Amino acid sequence: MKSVRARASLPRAAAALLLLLAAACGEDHVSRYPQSTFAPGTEMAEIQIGLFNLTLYLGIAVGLLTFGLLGYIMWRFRYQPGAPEPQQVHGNTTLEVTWTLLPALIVAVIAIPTVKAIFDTQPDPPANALEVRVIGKQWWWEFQYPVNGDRDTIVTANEIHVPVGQPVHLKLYSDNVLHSFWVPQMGGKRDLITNRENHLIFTPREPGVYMGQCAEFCGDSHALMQMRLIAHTPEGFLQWLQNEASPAIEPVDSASAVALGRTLTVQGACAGCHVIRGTPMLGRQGPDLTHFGRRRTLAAGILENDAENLAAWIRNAPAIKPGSLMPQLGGGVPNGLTEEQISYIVAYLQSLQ
Ligand SMILES: [Cu+2]
Repeated sequence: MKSVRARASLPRAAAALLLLLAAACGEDHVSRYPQSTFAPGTEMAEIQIGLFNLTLYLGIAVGLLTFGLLGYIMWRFRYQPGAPEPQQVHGNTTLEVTWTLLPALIVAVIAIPTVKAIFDTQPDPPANALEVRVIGKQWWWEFQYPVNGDRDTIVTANEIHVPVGQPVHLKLYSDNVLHSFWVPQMGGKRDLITNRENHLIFTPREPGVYMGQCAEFCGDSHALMQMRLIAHTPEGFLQWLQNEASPAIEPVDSASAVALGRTLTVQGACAGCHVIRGTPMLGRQGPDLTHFGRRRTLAAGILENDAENLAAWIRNAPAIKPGSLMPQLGGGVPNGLTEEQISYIVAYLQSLQ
């Protein structure tokens, strides 16, 4: 009875596994697993998934062959009472040549496309490439778009905007420890190395928002170091770039919460670490906040950019992101901001569109 039940449950388990695989590869795959490498959005990512599939299929073939042969031999030469002693063999040249050549052949089949992929995914930067400098910070991302040489460089944080159909040339740096740039659907990863310049070149195909994450352990809040890559149509990208290039919007009504927030932000604790272009704020430690209100997220992609989260972040950033260089500014800290002051700063930062 027991063995009948066990036999019946085997096909059921296989069917469940197939269903699971089908669900994992289905239409909503990316919405369920936003950092999936199985939905390539660039040629680079496609080359990489191709290599993965090649090694996977070869591994399955070798596994089936090995365990199949093993099973057959165990069954064919099983112990039988009264059977004669098997023939005793010492060395078999044909067998040894076969099992030396076969793995060498398999390694060659994997090595040739692998070496080709290494060269294909590290081309020289094309002449029409968009150059973006990426700086790994503790623990967030700075993105710089050089304009007019370096005179009018546009600086933003945690959301990298790019056009589709144009190669993107990332120049990667770190001002602290090692990090790794990884937006799985774009391909990657590539390390950001202290005192070195590294490169990553890819061409996004479809407009959309792609999730990314630091992929090199870098300390306390490594897991909280996310980013979003936003791929626009070429026109959409130019609009974004033009808006980013403009200085911060000044409040119109000098008695408004936004204007009170501006005064607190520009003359208060924020000025030491942040830049808001068009104001006297020149701090270079933290993210550039000139168009902060337009960002979807804050704190390196871990929180929705809304009033409640922003207030919580200003109140006590290290409570949300352990080890954060942004200090606790409210929540009863001596000489800290009051809740009213925080609400004004939030209003001002949200107005920076
Ligand atoms: Cu990291």
